Parts: sequence; C-alpha cells; structure tokens
Amino acid sequence: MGKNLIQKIIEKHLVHGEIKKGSEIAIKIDQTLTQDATGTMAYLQFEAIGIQKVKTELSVSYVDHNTLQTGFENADDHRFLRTFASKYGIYFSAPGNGICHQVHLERFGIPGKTLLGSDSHTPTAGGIGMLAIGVGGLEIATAMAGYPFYINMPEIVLVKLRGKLRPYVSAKDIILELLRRLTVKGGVGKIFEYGGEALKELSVPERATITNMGAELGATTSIFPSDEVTCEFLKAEGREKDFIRLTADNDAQYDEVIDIDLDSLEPLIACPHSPDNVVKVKELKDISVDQVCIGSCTNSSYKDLVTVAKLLKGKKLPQYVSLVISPGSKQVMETISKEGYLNDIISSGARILENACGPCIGMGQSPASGAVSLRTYNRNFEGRSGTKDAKVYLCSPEVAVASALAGRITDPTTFFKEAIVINLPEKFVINDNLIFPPSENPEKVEIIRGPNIAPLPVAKPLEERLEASVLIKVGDNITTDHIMPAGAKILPLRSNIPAISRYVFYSVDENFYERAKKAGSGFIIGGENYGQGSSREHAALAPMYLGIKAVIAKSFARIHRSNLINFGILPLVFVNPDVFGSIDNGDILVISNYFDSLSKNEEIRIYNKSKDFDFYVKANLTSRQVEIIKSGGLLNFVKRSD
Ligand code: MIC
Ligand code: SF4
Repeated sequence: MGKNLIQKIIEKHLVHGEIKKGSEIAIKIDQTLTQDATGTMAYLQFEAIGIQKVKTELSVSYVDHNTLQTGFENADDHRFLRTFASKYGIYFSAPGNGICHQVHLERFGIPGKTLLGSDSHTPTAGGIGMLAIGVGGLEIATAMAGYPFYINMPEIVLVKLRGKLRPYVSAKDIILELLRRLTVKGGVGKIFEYGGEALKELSVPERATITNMGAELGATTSIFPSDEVTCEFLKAEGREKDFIRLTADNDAQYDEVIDIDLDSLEPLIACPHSPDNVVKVKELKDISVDQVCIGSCTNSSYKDLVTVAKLLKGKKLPQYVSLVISPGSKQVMETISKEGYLNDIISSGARILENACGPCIGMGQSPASGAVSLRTYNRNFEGRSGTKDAKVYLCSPEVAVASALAGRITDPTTFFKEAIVINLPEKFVINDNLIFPPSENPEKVEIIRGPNIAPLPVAKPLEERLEASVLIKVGDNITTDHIMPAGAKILPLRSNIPAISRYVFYSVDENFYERAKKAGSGFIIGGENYGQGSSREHAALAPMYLGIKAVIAKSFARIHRSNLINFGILPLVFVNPDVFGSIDNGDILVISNYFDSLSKNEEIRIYNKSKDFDFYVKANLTSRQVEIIKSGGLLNFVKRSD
C-alpha cells in the first residue's frame, strides 16, 4: 500500500509506537525554534534539565515578538536569549532579522526534517515540506535535551487543489475557504496534506501562507510535498543542497479527502472576531476602513510585498486610512529595497514598521476606538489588537490594498483592472549578518540575566483529594489570548511568572487574579475547544502558579491541553456536556481517589458540594501523561526518569 507524505516522514523519525490513527507515537526531533515571548521560559526549563549543549541537529532562537522596547524588560530578555544561545549551541536570530517562521523558511527549513517550535504557527515550515509542529516551551526544552516528542497519531486529510487561482484571488483565500468550511475546531486531531494538480502554481511562500493558517483550523500541522517549486525556492536561497524530493505515493491512503477548485474561489474575508467567520468580500457593502495592516507570518513574504508595491505604485491613500506594513524578514526588506519596490510602498504613504510580529500581537498600532482594521494576519480575536472594541478583519494583501485605496472593504477583482504577474527572484539577497552561530568557546560565555528574568516556578504533584471552588466559568472557543493576554503592556512580563499571573483572564474578568490569590487553589470550567490559538505555555504556567488544579471543559485545543498536562494541571472533559449548564462560578467541587481512574482511563466522579450532585468527567491521558501529572509536570517527570 502506498504511503502519504506524513507517514513517510514519521516512519523515518519513529522512536516508539505504531503509525496507527489515535495511538501514541514518539518521534525524533531534528530542529527546534523558539521566539522571544516563549523562548525565555523554554531556555530556563532547558537549563533546569541540566544538559550542556543542545542535542538537536539545529536549534534557533529568534527575537521577533517583543521588539518594542518601552522599558528595560524586553531588552533584558533579548540579552539573556543571545547569551544563552551562544553558550548552549543555539543559533541566534537578532531583533530586526524577521519573524521566526519567515526566516526559518528562508534560511533553515529542510524538506523531510522534523521541526518543533514554541509558537503555534510553526507549521508554516510545512510549506517547504517539513513536519513542523507547534508546542509549549517546555516540550522544546525536552526536545533540545534530546528526548523524543510524543503525540497521538493524528488523522491525515488530503486537500486536493485543482484549477488555477484567478487574478487577485490568492493563497490566503484557499485557507480562508477551508476555515469557512471546517471552522476553528475542524482541524483538531488532524494533519492536512496538500496535493493535486494545482500545487505547481503555488510558490513556497504561498504554500506557507496556507500551512501557517492551518493553525487556525486547530490542526496539528499542514504540509506540502517537496517538488520542483521547493527546489527553485531553495536555489533562490542559495541552499540547493538542502533539497530532497518528497511526495506522497500515487496510491497513498488518507482518512479524508477535501477538494478545492481554485477557479471558483473568490476573495474572502474573516469578519470579527474569529478566523472562521468567513464571507465573500463582495458581500460586505459599505464598510469604511480606518486601518490596514500588511505583514505577520502569514503574509509578509517577497511575493506579498511586491504585490502590495505594484498595486500601490503611484497611488494615494484616503486621509482617514492608516496603512501599516511590517515585512516578514530582513531578506524580504533588502530584496524589495534593492529592486525598488520599497520606494513604491513608501511613496504611497504607507507606514513601514520593523521586520517583526508587531501589530499582529498587539505590539503597537492598536486601532482607534471602535475602528475597523483590515489585516493580512491570521488571528482576529477580540482585543488582540490592543483595542477591545476594534473590529478586525482578516484578508489577503490584494484585498487589503484595494480596501486601503478605496477607503472601504473592497473586492480587488473588480477594483483593479489589469492582472499583475510576480515571479520570485532567481536569487534573494542573502545576508545573514543578523544570524549568530553559537560560540566556539561556550565555557567562556556568561549568561546575562537582568531583573526581568525571574526564577522558574515549579509545579507540585497533585494531591489525591482536591476540594476547591470554580474560579471562573467561560464559554466555547476561549483562546489563550483570553486566558493570558499579550500586547505591549503584558508581553514584556513573559519571563516573570509572578508578575504576568496578575493578568490571567484579565480581559474576561479583571477580578480573577484577586479571587484566585485569595482562594489559593481552584478550578476552571470551559466550553468547547478551550485554549485554542497560541502555544503560549504561560496560559497554563500562570494558572498553575495561581493554584489551578484542573480545567473541566467540553473539549480542548491540542497545544493548550498538552501545556496543562506539562504543568501538572488536569484537563478533564465532561462525559455529559449538558452538566456544564448546572455548574456556576463559586461552586465548590470535590474530586477524590481519582489516580486509579486516571491510570485506567475510566470516568472520574466529581461532587458538586454547593449544589449536592455528582457528575462525571474523563481525562483521556496516555500512561506517560498520567505519570507526568503525578510527578507534578513534565520537568519533574524528565528529571526523575534520568
Ligand atoms: C501568537 O500569534 O499568538 C503568538 C504570540 O505568536 C503565540 C506565541 C506566544 O504567545 O508567545 C503563538 O501563536 O504561539
Ligand atoms: Fe508573530 Fe503574529 Fe505570527 Fe504569532 S501570528 S508568530 S505574533 S506574526
């Protein structure tokens, strides 16, 4: 029987288990990446494991999130990361070099290799044929220490692309179409493998737009084959030697097949406040726009920005529109600058930001009150832009430019007259002077820790009787942005858990912190897809620090669930989801004698003491995860097993 791409890569990296849907497998990790907002914790955890040098083939530490230095905190973190990388065998990509996912594609990604990243958009590297998965920082720490990565074998979905995109319809519309069809929960437990005759029409950065936003489907990852298109891209990066051909067999088997006819796609847009709230752009009539932002790891490649430059050339923006552009990398910036495109962008009146995440994570450029902001990004969760009542829409660069010029949400297929053609350059500008290899004399490198680097809090093993109150009850699709907000004010505290824990659930309930502090321990009640979105382990680590013992929800998002387990918090799902309605904030719940049920994966009884009734939950943990929970988290577990 033929094999699909994922089976081929996993087979080569399999350390334990059987490649069978749903069963636990462990795979060898070739490469890791971290970014600064999750990296400091990941490296403190790596340090706590006590290994002298990373054991991966390649590990890279990027600084791209917290680049706005409004106080000493972010710069302290950058310095810590720089010195840490140098000492422990890690490459360092300095602030200004670009967004981790874009730079990784350009300079480090290798088809057929495995990549683990402490950022949920790590699957971007699937665009170059890598098996790339987003996880919490602690799992990066263990991967760097040479431990394999454990996961339940996901279902493999083939997305068959046929036909050809019409002018002004782009890769972003393909992934928005999938979000429209499948929703933000549609990819949970799945890997999306792309195939079909239309593949040859999509360059690596366009493929990466699609794999990037597979994260919004809740998917484990997404991947494209490595073919001539991949080879061309690697050649333009001067990395032809990294090319291998990797495609699925003709008779490969899949759990599901989805067809997309590119000819029939139209420009799409995700309306506030969810990436799956997708409609056709032409259906939105007379929505005036205040801000348009182009960039982020989804749409900041050379092709994206040349498209923008060509469409803006010689044009003028309406007075009330602020157009903000953040290139994905220094390479993109240098190439469009050398070729003159940067000038076309600047002269239109666009505001050029750093090569970094920027407004995507609320690091500046928060829109005005109640404003409409169109963004080529991947997330439009309420408040993420930094303005609670802003209305953020997600779209392609083509839609973004048409709307910026028209001053209202506009379909580019009717706005622009002639089609534009953009070919990738034969060679990008290659200048790695902001990428620093590790030191050759690591013993001489001193790690510099400023006051922003607080010691790592360690979880205590759970007791067999838990009695505490429900500290908060939330609905469906709660994101990690709700649990642990980001933005220019809170992100600088990522290396300081006592300080950042004050903001847990801040945008949902400002009093959560006080209540949790006073109670000393507690439970969280959640709906479907609890913890969707980012990989930030702070959304588990800070609640752990505040004494949260279990989250009881209708279902969980993958990365957050693993983070909870890794920090010793029980992720429990209702056996009967209707019980959700009969539990309230403040109810006292009692869970006792549950270790045995955890090990046997049996139902666990919970007593609602305030309302005097029992209900049942399940943890669905593997035996390894049971041990992690019992040890008080992954760090304790790893240290004990040595
Ligand atoms: C995001 O897009 O939400 C982030 C910021 O990149 C996060 C990581 C983080 O919170 O540091 C992610 O997607 O994992
Ligand atoms: Fe950065 Fe935004 Fe991409 Fe997250 S989604 S890595 S914040 S650009």
